[in-house]
Amino acid sequence: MEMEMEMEEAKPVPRVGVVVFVLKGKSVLLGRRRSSIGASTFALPGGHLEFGESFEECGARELKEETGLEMGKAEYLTVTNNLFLDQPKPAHYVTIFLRAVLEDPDQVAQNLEPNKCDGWGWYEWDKDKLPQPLFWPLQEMVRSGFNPFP
Ligand code: 8DG
Ligand code: MG
Repeated sequence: MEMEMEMEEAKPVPRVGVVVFVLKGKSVLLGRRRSSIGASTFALPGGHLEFGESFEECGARELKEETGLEMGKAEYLTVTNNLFLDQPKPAHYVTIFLRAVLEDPDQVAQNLEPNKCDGWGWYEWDKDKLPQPLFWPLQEMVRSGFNPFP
């Protein structure tokens, strides 16, 4: 029995990520990752869906944990299905993308998980103005012409 459980744990499974395009004016909130997947590339705030959460609840929780920001009105944008094979431990994420505004547009982003991120900044959504390098799933969206703004 124990043996079976150990084998079960070793078998990789897809996980669900929820990430948020926080929109302010023409800009989105990006931070340079320190996590193993996508280290030193610019990515959206977000994280893993926890048991029982709605996408909005997860997005708001992750945004708050990572930046201290209070998420305002949010809506579903799109989903991706990506493999991260260039990892010590290969990963597979189904990632839900939301867009949201801030509850208080004047609230300032804090870097609350400095072990996971170098800091947060607002960047205009323009392929020539976005910081480089972008986290590759995000780079792929930019390349495809995706626009998170309504
Ligand atoms: P947690 O343990 O705090 O719940 O999660 P986390 O440590 O903050 O997770 P994460 O890596 O930030 O996000 C989960 C996965 O979502 C990430 O490993 C891959 C996927 N993902 C994308 N695009 C993006 C993105 O732009 N930003 C973030 N943060 N994750 C993304 O496919
Ligand atoms: Mg995260």
